[in-house]
Amino acid sequence: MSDEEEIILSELPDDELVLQMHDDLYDGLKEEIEEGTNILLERGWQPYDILTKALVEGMRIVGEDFRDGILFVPEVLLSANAMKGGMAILRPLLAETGAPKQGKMVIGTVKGDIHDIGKNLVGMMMEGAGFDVVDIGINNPVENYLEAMEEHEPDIVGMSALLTTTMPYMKVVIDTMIEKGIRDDYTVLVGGAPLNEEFGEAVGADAYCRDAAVAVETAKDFMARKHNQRASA
Ligand code: B1M
Repeated sequence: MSDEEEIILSELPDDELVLQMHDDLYDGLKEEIEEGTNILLERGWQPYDILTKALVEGMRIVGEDFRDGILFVPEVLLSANAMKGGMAILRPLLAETGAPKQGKMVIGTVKGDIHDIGKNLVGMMMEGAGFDVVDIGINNPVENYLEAMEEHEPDIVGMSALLTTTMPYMKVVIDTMIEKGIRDDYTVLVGGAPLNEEFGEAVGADAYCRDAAVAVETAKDFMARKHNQRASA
């Protein structure tokens, strides 16, 4: 910064700090995002509020300018990297809620798609809610999901897709599960920005989850139903 005064993040009031973090995320400034995250934590903010109000909202703004051709892939990669810096600080805090064990989830982004921030966030929130989470990463062909189901025996299979070109692959995974006669052994939840409820139904998922919080609530509902079914069997 040359002719402007340097901004001291710790001197900003909360609302201005959050806006500054949106700017810093936009500019891909990882260290600043980490610092801002730590400052808000020190001020008593809940990890979930920092996640949604500072980080996810910042990424929403990045997404708009990416869509409009104002930001390009290299810049958005830096923003994603900065966001991951903040998420790494929040992750253990979200996970240590002491919530009772709920069940197990395998989650991954589908073939052809390398977006992982939303998936990671869902994984973090699920851990915080008491689920064991096995994250199989990005760009997963159906074989990876099948292997993970066999190896980890999850209650829930989660799929993420951020591209209109990759979201149909969810149906490939679900149809393969049907072919193999294992579809009903798992609850299948799907999510990602371009999806909606109708799409979730059309591909044969158990539910579409708008965001990470909805994913947690939906997963808990399905686990409760599963336990009730077992109890009444
Ligand atoms: Co990409 N990208 N991108 N991108 N990118 C989008 C998705 C896009 C909408 C941007 C835009 O044009 N506005 C657009 C897709 C358009 C379309 O398909 N119609 C797009 C494009 C076009 C592309 C490329 C093709 C660009 C190019 O190369 N020309 C390319 C594709 C690469 C590939 O995958 N093959 C590409 C690349 C990239 C980067 C690598 C630069 C980077 C990804 C970095 C990373 O993830 N490590 C990137 C990013 C960051 C974005 C945007 C800006 C932000 C995505 C994000 O992280 N959001 C995105 C714009 C947008 O989404 N508005 C965009 C924050 C995150 C918290 O939200 O992922 O929606 P989200 O997750 C939410 C919910 O959706 C839900 O919960 C999460 C938390 O609340 N959820 C689930 C998600 N997954 C779930 C799974 C569940 C449940 C809920 O399972 C149970």
